[in-house]
Amino acid sequence: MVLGLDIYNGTQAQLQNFRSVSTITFPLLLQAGSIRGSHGTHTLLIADREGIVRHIGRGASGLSAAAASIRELLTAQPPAIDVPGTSLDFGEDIPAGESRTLTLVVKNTGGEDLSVTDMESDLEGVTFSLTELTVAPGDSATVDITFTPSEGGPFSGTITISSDDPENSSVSVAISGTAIVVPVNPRADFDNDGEIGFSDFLAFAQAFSTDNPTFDLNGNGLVDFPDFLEFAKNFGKSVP
Ligand SMILES: [Ca+2]
Ligand SMILES: [Ca+2]
Repeated sequence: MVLGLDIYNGTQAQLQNFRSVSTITFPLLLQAGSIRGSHGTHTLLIADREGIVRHIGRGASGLSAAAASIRELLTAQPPAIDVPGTSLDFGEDIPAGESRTLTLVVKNTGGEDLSVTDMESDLEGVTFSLTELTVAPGDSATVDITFTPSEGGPFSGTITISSDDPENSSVSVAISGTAIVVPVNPRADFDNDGEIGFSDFLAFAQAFSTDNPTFDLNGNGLVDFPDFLEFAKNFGKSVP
């Protein structure tokens, strides 16, 4: 965090004194000020790893303040995970078999990189766009969470996020919602084989633009595009 310290025109004794006060032993330059005499009075500049100056002190009286600043910088601030919003609501109307995606934000409010090492859910049908990621200090990242309910009804579960945050190595987010079953239109099973499938599509295509009432699902007198949309909505389903 500190590349070097320049005690301007200091003496060996001052340097030793600074070392004993600050407990810092790595490169300290004695008489470094003679390299650039125009610097003037003693100046202590302490910059952090981003190059931001955290302390400017002048004169020997500034040594203890400088030491305190250095100690603060040397005290590692661990990563800290913050997941705003402790629950994800997928809504009350996900059609069973279809997917819905929500975004989860993961923040790092600590001072070191946060490593998310795993994301998992106890609810079947939940998938993640990422299960491992690194978030820089002060930064945030997003993870897409997709749920595909296999059947209708309410659902709930938990997402567990594991990270190297020493205080919150495991964070839980509740997920909930309700899946609905979209009723099948049995009329779309044109060949009555119990499945609304490709053979029905071929039959529909043959009848397109005619007035054949079997295929005119919305009853407007013509086998047209709205009928196709209705057919497509039912495609792949079984007729009970
Ligand atoms: Ca069929
Ligand atoms: Ca029609």
